[in-house]
Amino acid sequence: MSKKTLVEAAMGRATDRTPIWFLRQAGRYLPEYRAIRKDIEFVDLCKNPALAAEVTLQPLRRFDLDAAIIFSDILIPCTAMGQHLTFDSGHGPVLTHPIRSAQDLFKLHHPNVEKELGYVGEAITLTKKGLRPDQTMIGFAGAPFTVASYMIEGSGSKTFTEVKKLRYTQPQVFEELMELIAAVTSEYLLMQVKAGADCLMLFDTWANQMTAEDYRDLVFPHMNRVIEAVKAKWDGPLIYYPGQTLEWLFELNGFLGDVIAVDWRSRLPRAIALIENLGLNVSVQGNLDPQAFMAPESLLRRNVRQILEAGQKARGHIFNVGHGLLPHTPPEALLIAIDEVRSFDKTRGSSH
Ligand code: 1CP
Repeated sequence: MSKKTLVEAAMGRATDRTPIWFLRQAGRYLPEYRAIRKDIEFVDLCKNPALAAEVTLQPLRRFDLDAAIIFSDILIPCTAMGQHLTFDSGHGPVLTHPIRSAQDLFKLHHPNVEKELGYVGEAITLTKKGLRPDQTMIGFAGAPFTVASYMIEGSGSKTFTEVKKLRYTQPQVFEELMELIAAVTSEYLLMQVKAGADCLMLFDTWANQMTAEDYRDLVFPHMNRVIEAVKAKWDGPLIYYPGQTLEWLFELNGFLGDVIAVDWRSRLPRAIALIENLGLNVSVQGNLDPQAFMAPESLLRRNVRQILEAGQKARGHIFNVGHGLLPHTPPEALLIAIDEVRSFDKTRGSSH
């Protein structure tokens, strides 16, 4: 069986090319996505396995990519826990019944993930039929804190006031909510593995909103326990994205994942050096500025190459953007970035 390039790089093994994919590679910047989305709401699209698989495969038909990420959202599991989810156009997600008290928490439901979120598994199984054997199927979930922040606020937030209020005034409720989400998340990820995911990713976009101490004591342990529970039953790779990565986020003592996805604001060589100083045996993913696709071709190529050169110093490197692609991304610019990655591989021979 042919090896999966991304899985190999994630595990720190040699590959004959640098794996490349893009966060939010399926989405509004693609006209073929907009054509499907004009007739269906986002949440309904996520819950329809045939359409979700179709949308997941769209970028792979256009671009030479090493991975597909299942089309869904980190907030989909909240719908199985008893909150209703809508996406107001232009306003982002809205969740009903925000969790602000012990009573709110008590009303939440611990779902049977196979039954209540099985459509995500079905979409993964369908998508996989459209992949080459060397391409990787990525399943994902939000990390407990990032999901909790939406469940508590009931929407996106700039100040995270309700999250902080719960954390400071009802720490027990905050802790129990994190425990519940962590338990559901590990079951949800294992369900995706069973359906065919070859690699998993945990998104912790808002981890940077806590103090360094609270991240260490209240956020990181729940996230790491999700990885521990998954790894007890599966030996594939897991990528962790800690959002806008401040230095203290690299204090990942005892981190059990395999890859750190680096935000575009960080300098990749510095992130790699920090990881090494901490003695973490992990690969890195990232970290092109998603806005760099607007640059003239020569500048875009230079930015891509700088990241590739920095990546050489890591145990393994998966090329990606440092946050999701934006709706105004010109699809043709992705072809240039991919071409630069492939030509870099030709000049340097086999990786690592
Ligand atoms: O209108 C539309 O078509 C919906 C836009 C959209 C899409 C395409 C949303 C709304 N989510 C998604 C898909 C999505 N979300 C994926 C699919 C796989 C991919 O191609 O990458 C993934 C992995 C996510 C993860 C996600 N959702 C995160 C973590 C990563 C990140 O971007 O930081 C977060 C924070 C969300 C919440 C969310 N969903 C959608 C929006 C606009 C937001 C952010 C809202 C906010 O700012 O709070």
